Formats: sequence, structure tokens, C-alpha cells
Amino acid sequence: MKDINVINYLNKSGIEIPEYINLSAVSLPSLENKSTEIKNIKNKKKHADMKFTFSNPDYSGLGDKFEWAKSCIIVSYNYGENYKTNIASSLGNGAIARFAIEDYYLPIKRFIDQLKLHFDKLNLKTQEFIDSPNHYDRLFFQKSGLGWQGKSSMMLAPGIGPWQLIGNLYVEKEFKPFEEKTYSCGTCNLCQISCPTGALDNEYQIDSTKCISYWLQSPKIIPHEMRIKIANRFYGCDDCLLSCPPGQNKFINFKSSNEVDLNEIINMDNKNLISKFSWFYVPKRNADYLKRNAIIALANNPRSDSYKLFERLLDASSEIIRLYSVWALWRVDKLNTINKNNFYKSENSKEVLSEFERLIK
Ligand code: B12
Ligand code: SF4
Ligand code: SF4
Repeated sequence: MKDINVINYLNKSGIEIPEYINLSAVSLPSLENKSTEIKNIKNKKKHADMKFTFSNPDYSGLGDKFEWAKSCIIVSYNYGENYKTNIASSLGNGAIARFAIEDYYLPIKRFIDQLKLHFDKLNLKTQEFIDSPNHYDRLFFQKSGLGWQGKSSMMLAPGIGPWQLIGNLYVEKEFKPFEEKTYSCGTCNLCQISCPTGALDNEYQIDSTKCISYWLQSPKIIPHEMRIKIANRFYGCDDCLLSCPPGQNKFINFKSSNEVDLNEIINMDNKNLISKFSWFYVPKRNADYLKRNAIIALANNPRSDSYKLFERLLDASSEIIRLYSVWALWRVDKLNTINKNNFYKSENSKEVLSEFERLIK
């Protein structure tokens, strides 16, 4: 069947390609292997100790994982068709990056499940990877003709830019390969100069230790200078995507936004909060990390009475919440409202105490 490409094959088989899904395929074995590049970032400590694909680069970066696989179908979902803005403009509100407004992996999962069912019926083996730690999802994107890797490290496509998520399905079936294109960023460097933290100073090689998107997903204590740069972001960061010319081909409705009320988030029950944003990556599924993000964002974009909430949170049972509330009070210039005697009497966490002492100086 090497004479038919995957799109024509699916059309012939009566499988509809859903709206906003783009796909392509590469022939296997491909000799594609990004293990060395992933190790290179890891060795330079630019991976910020993340696990994901960095746990086992020899496997995650390897294209020829399965002897039985004759092709890999690359599925991308263009979530940029949601015209709402991801910028929070009202006091007390926070921003969610566009990739996380809804679970945009779901359309990829549903489509890949449909393909798996089809190939199962033909007794053909399949293996899918969608945002999995075992597979570098960008592996075949360029070779498959879908687009190219930008200096922001994002995979870009004409008409879509970076606004797409990627999944892969290895299949025991050959398809006619698509032609690789010669697209490139040329002399553009807008993502590099738009990144608020310098995480893209070395083109194509993101330094995750400086990336806001990373810190909002990290269980580590967020450095003070990074807390300020987070501004009112609650989850994800889009600055290197928003600045990217190939992605600026749509009218974004600034009147329709996805701001979240940070006060509401901080006061939510932990279980409800986790299920409200079930598709977010949250360390250990611990809602306190989401509340931490909300406290930082609120302290950077406070309403006039936000400090009262931060004061109340000094009595929270969670050490994480107390620590960031101390910082939030400092950020809104109300640290001196803390009654030192009471604070020292009731606070027993070394981390929270040292945060207080560092800031009170
Ligand atoms: C870990 C991770 C992160 C980390 C690290 C990001 C990174 N670039 O590595 C953090 C938390 C920072 C992150 C942030 C985001 N992420 Co993320 N993330 C991942 C994950 C789980 C692994 C990525 C990985 O393996 N990185 C390893 C490094 C080595 O890969 P790389 O950065 O692509 O590096 C390549 C280049 O450096 C290249 N290279 C080196 N030198 C040169 C020179 C030239 C000339 C060229 C062309 C290339 C080149 O070689 C390396 C290997 O190919 C993937 C899902 C998956 N399982 O693959 C999603 C994934 C990369 N993330 C995704 C998204 C959407 C995001 C965010 C946009 C979310 C947001 N809005 O906040 C941001 C974007 C930040 C950015 N500019 O990349 C999408 C990206 C889709 C796309 N269009 O590319 C992915 C693919 C998830 C998915 N399945 O769709 N993410
Ligand atoms: S996601 Fe934000 S912090 Fe990270 S590289 Fe892009 S612009 Fe910089
Ligand atoms: S902003 Fe410019 S340099 Fe950066 S990824 Fe987009 S096209 Fe490439």
C-alpha cells in the first residue's frame, strides 16, 4: 500500500478527519533519533530536573522503537482556532495559556482511538503516544512535512504557527510518505526577544530553569525573581507563541477572554479545584500547587482588599500556602501587618519562617 498516503487511505476507508486535525505519516524504519539532543539539554542542566522524556532519552528520542512498525502517523490538533484571548486584564484575575483552556489533547485521543479500532479490526498492531514521557512527540513532525522547528523550539506550521498539540501513532502498515518541506524561521527572532525571562537566549534550545511554563508546573520553591516575572499567569505561558508571526493569522477577540477569578480559585475546595482543571499537569495532583500559582498571580495583580485574604491564609494548614502568602503580603507591601509575636508562636515550618525573615529585612 506504499502508493497511497494516509489521508487518502482514511478517506477511502470512510474515516472522517475531524475539524482542526492535521495529519501526516513517515515510513519506518526512519533512522530519526533525537536521544543525543535530549541528553545534551539534560547534561547542560537546562531540563530543570524534569523527568518526562529526560528520564530515558535513549528510548524517548528513538524513532525506530518497534520492529513491527511500518509507519508512524503524526496527528496535530490546531487549538488556535479558539479566538478568545489568554490575557487577563482585570484586577484580581489570572491568565491561562491557550493550550490549556480546555483539554485539547482530547480531540487527538479520540481520533487516535478511532484509528486504533480500525487497525485492530485488520489485525494490525498499533502503539500511540500522546504527551507521554516515553516518546518525544516532536520527533517526526518536520520529516512528515507538517512544518518545522522554530527558534522557540515550538513546532510551527503554515497557517497555524505554534498553536498545535501533537500525538503519534505507530502502525504496522505502510503509507506513501509525505515530502519534507524546507520552511524555516529565517532571520526572525521575535520569540527570543519576547520571552520575559531569557529562556530562549540560545535559539532552538530552551532553558527550562528560566521558563515560566515550567515553574508553574514545578513542585520546587519558585525563585523570588521568577515569581515577579510570572505576573498574573495562573497556568502556562504564551509569550513566545503570541509573538510568533506564522501564528498571528487570526483575529483574536479581546472582549472574550479566559480570565480566572484568583480569589475564587484560592478559596476552592482542593478536590473540586483539581477536577475543575483535570487536564492540567499538577505535581502529585496536589491542588496546593494550583493555589500557589493563584496566590503569586493575585499578589502581582491584586484587588485593593487582596491582602486580607493573604493574611487569613497565614493560618492555612498547608505549608506551601503559608509560604507564598508571606511572600504575597510582602509583594503588596503589607508584610508589616503581620503580628510578629503571634506569627513566631504559631508558625513551626522552617521554610515559612526563613521566607519571612528573608523578606522582613
Ligand atoms: C518537557 C516539556 C516541556 C518543558 C520543556 C520544553 C521543551 N522545549 O523541551 C516545559 C515545561 C518548559 C514546556 C513548556 C511548554 N510546552 Co511542553 N512539553 C514537554 C514534553 C513533555 C517533552 C519535551 C522534550 O522532550 N524536550 C526535550 C528537548 C531536548 O526537546 P526540544 O526542546 O524540542 O529540543 C530540540 C531542539 O533543541 C533541537 N535542536 C537543537 N539544536 C538545534 C538547531 C536547529 C537549527 C534546529 C532546527 C533544532 C535544534 O534538538 C532538540 C531535539 O529535537 C513535550 C511532550 C512530549 N512527550 O514530547 C511537551 C510539548 C513539547 N509541550 C508543548 C506545549 C504546547 C508547551 C507550551 C506551549 C505550553 C504553554 N503554553 O505553557 C510551552 C512552550 C515552551 C517552549 N517554548 O517550548 C507541546 C508543543 C507542541 C508544538 N507545537 O511543538 C508538546 C509537544 C506537547 C504535545 N504533545 O503537544 N514543555
Ligand atoms: S513559555 Fe514563556 S518563559 Fe517559557 S520560553 Fe516561552 S516566553 Fe519564555
Ligand atoms: S517567533 Fe520567529 S524565530 Fe521564533 S519560532 Fe516564530 S518564526 Fe521562528
